[in-house]
Amino acid sequence: MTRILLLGGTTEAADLARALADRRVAAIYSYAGRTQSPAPQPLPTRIGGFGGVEGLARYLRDEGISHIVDATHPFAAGMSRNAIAAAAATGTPLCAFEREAWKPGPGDLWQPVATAEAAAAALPDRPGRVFLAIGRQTLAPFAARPHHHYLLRFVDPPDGPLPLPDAEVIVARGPFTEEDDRALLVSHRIGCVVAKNSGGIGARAKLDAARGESIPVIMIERPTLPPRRVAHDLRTVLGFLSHPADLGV
Ligand code: 3Y8
Ligand code: NAP
Repeated sequence: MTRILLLGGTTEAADLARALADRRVAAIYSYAGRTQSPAPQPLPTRIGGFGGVEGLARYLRDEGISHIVDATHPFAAGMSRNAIAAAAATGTPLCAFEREAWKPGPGDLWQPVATAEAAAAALPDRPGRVFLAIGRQTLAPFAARPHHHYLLRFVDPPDGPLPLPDAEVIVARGPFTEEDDRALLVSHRIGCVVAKNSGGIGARAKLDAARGESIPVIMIERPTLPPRRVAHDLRTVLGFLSHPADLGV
């Protein structure tokens, strides 16, 4: 009996949810509950954590989940690690649906760094104007560099004081366009962009805009994850769901 747990929160997850709903496959879409009004999905949807690996393993058993598709964001490393562990503990086939990392092209002025802390350390010493387009959860390391003006982009308004003395917040939900992001960089006189190597299309606009304006990008590379099956396109994920053995599960 097929019943899929789709760990969501990305464009790819939304695409898969649509494909499963169109095929009337029994599946549950899962959000963490990070945002005030997550986009509705065409599947039954649950919102909130599972309670660590044990909570997720219990959920898999109680709900009779036959497959897990981890279509969370490449930086949702905690969820992905827990999913790998709970899948192993319960013998549930798991496949990640993950977009490829971005690679710099001609004209890109990218400096790769390993963490948000390294990104903060890589900012220039002289005061500048920085577009910190990495969301709300990893701002703390930049408090060590208070002399910059920061432009921040959040999905929801900040729910308290920011750890940065000179910051301006834009509340907007992607996907974004190159034209709008280029206008943003120019109007805010941005001299440097900090980004996560999220891949995909929804967060890519600022990179194309930065190239167009010859603005350097400090690129935070993805956390490494334990080995798991990974698909980079919808067809491969659907193949895993109909014939898990095809992926050696
Ligand atoms: C809660 C679900 C869809 C998915 C849309 C994608 C594209 C638009 C671009 C910038 C970068 C950032 C951020 C971003 C993008 C998509 C995708 C993507 C980046 C929503 C969503 C949830 C979240 C969580 C949120 C994080 C934050 C990160 C903003 C919904 C809209 C910066 C990642 O306030 C918070 O606590 C927000 C936290 C995790 C990163 C962070 O650390 O702050 N995403 N984003 C999901 C849940 O509850 O499970 O509200 O509808 C989803 C999307 N955000 O269905 O079309 O696929 O990546 N999301 C990054 O890539 O750097 C914005 O501003 O240029
Ligand atoms: P995270 O740090 O990897 O996960 C922390 C905890 O949040 C998990 O252990 C789990 O709690 C809960 N959680 C995370 N994703 C969940 C999901 N889809 N369903 C149920 N619980 C979930 O997660 P994150 O980086 O904050 O990302 C949270 C959500 O935002 C994910 O859906 C992700 O796809 C989406 N998102 C994140 C980013 C990003 O930059 N990180 C970007 C775009 C979208 P328990 O341990 O209690 O189970």
